[in-house]
Amino acid sequence: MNKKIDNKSADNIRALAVAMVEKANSGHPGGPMGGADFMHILYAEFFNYDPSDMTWPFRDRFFMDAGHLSTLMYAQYYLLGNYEKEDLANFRQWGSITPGHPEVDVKRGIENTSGPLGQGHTMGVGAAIAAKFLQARFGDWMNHKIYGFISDGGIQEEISQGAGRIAGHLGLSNFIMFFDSNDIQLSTSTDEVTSEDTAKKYEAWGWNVVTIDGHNHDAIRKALTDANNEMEKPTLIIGRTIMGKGAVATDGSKFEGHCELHGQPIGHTGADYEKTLLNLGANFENPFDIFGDVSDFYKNIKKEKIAGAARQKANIVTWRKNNSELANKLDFFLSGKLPELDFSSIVHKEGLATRAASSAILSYLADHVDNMIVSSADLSNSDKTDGFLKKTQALKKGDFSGSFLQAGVAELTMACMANGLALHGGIIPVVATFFVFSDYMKPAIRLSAIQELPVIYVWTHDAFRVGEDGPTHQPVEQEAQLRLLEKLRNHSGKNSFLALRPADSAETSVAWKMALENNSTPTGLILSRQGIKDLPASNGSRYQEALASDKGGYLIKAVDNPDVVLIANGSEVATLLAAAEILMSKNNVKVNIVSIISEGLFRLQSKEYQNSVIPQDKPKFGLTAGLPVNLEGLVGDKGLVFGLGHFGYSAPATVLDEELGFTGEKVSKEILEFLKTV
Ligand SMILES: Cc1ncc(C[n+]2csc(CCOP(=O)(O)OP(=O)(O)O)c2C)c(N)n1
Repeated sequence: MNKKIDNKSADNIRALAVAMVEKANSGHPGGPMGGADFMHILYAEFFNYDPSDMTWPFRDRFFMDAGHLSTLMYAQYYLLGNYEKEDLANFRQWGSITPGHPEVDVKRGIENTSGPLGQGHTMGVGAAIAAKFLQARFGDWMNHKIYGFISDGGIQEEISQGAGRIAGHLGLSNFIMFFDSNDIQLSTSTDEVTSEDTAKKYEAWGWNVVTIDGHNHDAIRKALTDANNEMEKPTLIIGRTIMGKGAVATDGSKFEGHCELHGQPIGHTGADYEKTLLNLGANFENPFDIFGDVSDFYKNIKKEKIAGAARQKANIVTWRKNNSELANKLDFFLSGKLPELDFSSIVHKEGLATRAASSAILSYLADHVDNMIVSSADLSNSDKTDGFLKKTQALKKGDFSGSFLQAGVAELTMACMANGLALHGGIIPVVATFFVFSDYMKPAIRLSAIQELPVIYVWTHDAFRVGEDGPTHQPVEQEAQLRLLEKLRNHSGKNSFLALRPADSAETSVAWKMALENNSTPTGLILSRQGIKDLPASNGSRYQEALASDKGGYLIKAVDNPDVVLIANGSEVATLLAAAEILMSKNNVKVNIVSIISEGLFRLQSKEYQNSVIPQDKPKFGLTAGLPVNLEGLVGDKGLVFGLGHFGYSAPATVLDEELGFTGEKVSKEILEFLKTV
């Protein structure tokens, strides 16, 4: 322990953060200046990883909640050699690897994308669950820690209630979170918006809580040592820190603890940029330099980390020798691969709701996929994830041998934890609730999409046929929202989301297959509450025909030279079939019927294929229980979509079908009217 070098290192981090923001002329200097002491002690003395093997699966993880403090991470990992000087000088610039808010980049130590406050630490809770799940299966040698870093904003975000409750309830002793408590937020001081006792709040959730001076290195050490020894509870280290610690004004007097230091270059505040750098011991001419002795100190730390990891790796090699079967299983989990699965072997009863078909599939998966964690926000018997739950048990404090996560009524927390499970690796996360409550999950869905995480969302009760539950429970615009994400490309150039609304049991099996095989983006399965008549198979096996769903859409029924092409997805495909029977028998109208399980995926197919399914030169009619915009792009300018342009109403589902016009007979009339106009 060398107080001098510790202080210098923390000051170096502060100076780098200040310089990055000043150069970019944008960013947040005050928070990193306050959090630098904790970061330095954590990384110098506690954080275990292998700098020569950044993706080592058994490394400790650091989950940043306060994404606006990205400079704190870049500065810290710059000292450790993961960034170059130019990277820091290019903070927030086009093409740089140091974006304004951190974006997942494991090879440089960035475990998660953060920016929307509250989600970062909740992903950390998910990662801690993943680590406990794996530890329960492979042994206590796997004892890496998940560290979180949260600020006042994250503490105030509602999602922290879910994350705090679940981490305490499950006894996530491997989760250690530092709260940078500086009493300052973006536009006010915290006392203007809260008078809660945060320590008591976390204690009530079952956390171990300690409050320290966040600039006192010995206090940080002791808190981290105790947290690492804690076996029962997650730990919250409330570090009382000073916003802008080390900032000085032109006359050299302290300029700390001011709101204005939160989110702008300090030269734009009452502080003086040059004087502040000097005060921190930095070279004003070369503000991105690492101080000489700090550089030596960190080079040594890096060596020690590599040596520590090598020792741990040697122990793991011994474990592998003695447990070869388990070791193979662990490798398989971590590979992200799927076991051999035969979805065609899953036999569905006739006319099932797609949520019920999903239940049977989940039951099959429970028997065949050992590293799935399925979660429901207190709806497992309605969203039918109970098909999985019946084969396993819920995760419990001290017992992570099960594979089901009872999230409680907390959809956003659940989805965000699923992102953390995926980020940790080794786990296939599935989360379920009613489709209408996907609204509660949207911010996490967006982060799944940005981070390209293969989270599987199961949304049941997909339309107004929730009936008696009334308009609050009837999704209308939700599918359109998801389809927008299908149109939005991720940084790998792919559709950022795959939304699948299967038309019957066979398509549900195929949709699950597609979801599990899609490991580059999140997937949503949108499933019906009500039974659906199975679609007919023209050549024997309906499952085999439904496999064409992997093109996003295909012909369910085809005739030569049709008068009209009917387009839908989900349960409306069966309604179109009912309408088509009437049209053919009573009106001698010839139709083709198309099931478009995902427009986003369909649009990726060749123009020839798209045209073979939906020909340009034929009249096109779409049917959707959601907003007409769901199908407008598919029917084209001259086509017509019959959909719902308003909220639902409270009534039994069959009454709503009649009143809103979603019966075969009513739809056949709409089609006839449409054909009169073409
Ligand atoms: C969900 C969300 N809402 C709003 C913001 C904008 N914002 C960024 S930082 C911040 C508050 C910052 O206060 P604090 O968390 O205490 O950070 P500090 O001031 O200590 O840097 C806000 C409102 C955000 N990033 N995420």
